[in-house]
Amino acid sequence: MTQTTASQSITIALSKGRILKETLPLLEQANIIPAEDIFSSRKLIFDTNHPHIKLLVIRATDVPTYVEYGAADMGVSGKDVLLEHGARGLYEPLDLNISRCRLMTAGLVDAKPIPDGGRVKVASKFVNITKRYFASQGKQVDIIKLYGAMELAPIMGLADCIVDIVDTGNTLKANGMQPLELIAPISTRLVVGKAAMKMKHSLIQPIIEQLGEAVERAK
Ligand code: PRT
Ligand code: MG
Repeated sequence: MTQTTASQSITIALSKGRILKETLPLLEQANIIPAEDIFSSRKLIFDTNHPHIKLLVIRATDVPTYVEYGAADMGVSGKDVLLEHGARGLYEPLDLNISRCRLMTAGLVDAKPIPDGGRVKVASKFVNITKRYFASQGKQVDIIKLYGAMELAPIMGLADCIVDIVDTGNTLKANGMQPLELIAPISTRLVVGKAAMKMKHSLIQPIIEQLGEAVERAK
């Protein structure tokens, strides 16, 4: 029996949730196929049709951390998550062109103006992105970290505006809000750890190429 050692094997960390549904068809196009149905399993680690490739299925926000520390060699992550994380120690060789959306500021349609000298309160789960964005505008704001349902914050008077992901805009509209400023267009990216890229280049390069071809075919 042949043994697969860590240096000969590749672990790809996938973001669960909405990104996963669009990632699996791309992986399949690149001939990387999970050995069992990911959606009906409670496992976190999956074998594939390649003895040397394993898939991790983890919380989207944890993907850059696994890749940064080399606990996974590659990952699939939203650009929003990468911007918030800082993407230290990561290469971003491929835009997978899936789960497209926009990072935006948004406020109530009938928002009251902020009094002169008053500090704007911004609610978001993207604390670092929010800080950087307003700093780049020369604005000092108070940032309120939330973990979900950002739209509720302005309605309840917790914040003046939010920084969140917008796709169709329906969620904002349903809550009496409107998109204001575009911070960044977002799509899902393939990331590779810098150490892995160096040490496992011969295994990683074909995966990048095949995924790149799958992305082109999907266009
Ligand atoms: O749910 P959990 O906290 O575990 O993680 P998560 O919310 O980060 O995961 P998940 O599965 O929701 O996937 C999030 C990733 O998908 C993001 O990091 C983006 O890269 C990408 N993505 C693409 C989106 C959307 N489109 C999207 N529409 N993520 C979230 N939304 C939400 C948004 O937060 C808002 O509540 O959808 C709502 C807005 O949609 P519209 O169409 O009403 O504008
Ligand atoms: Mg979610």
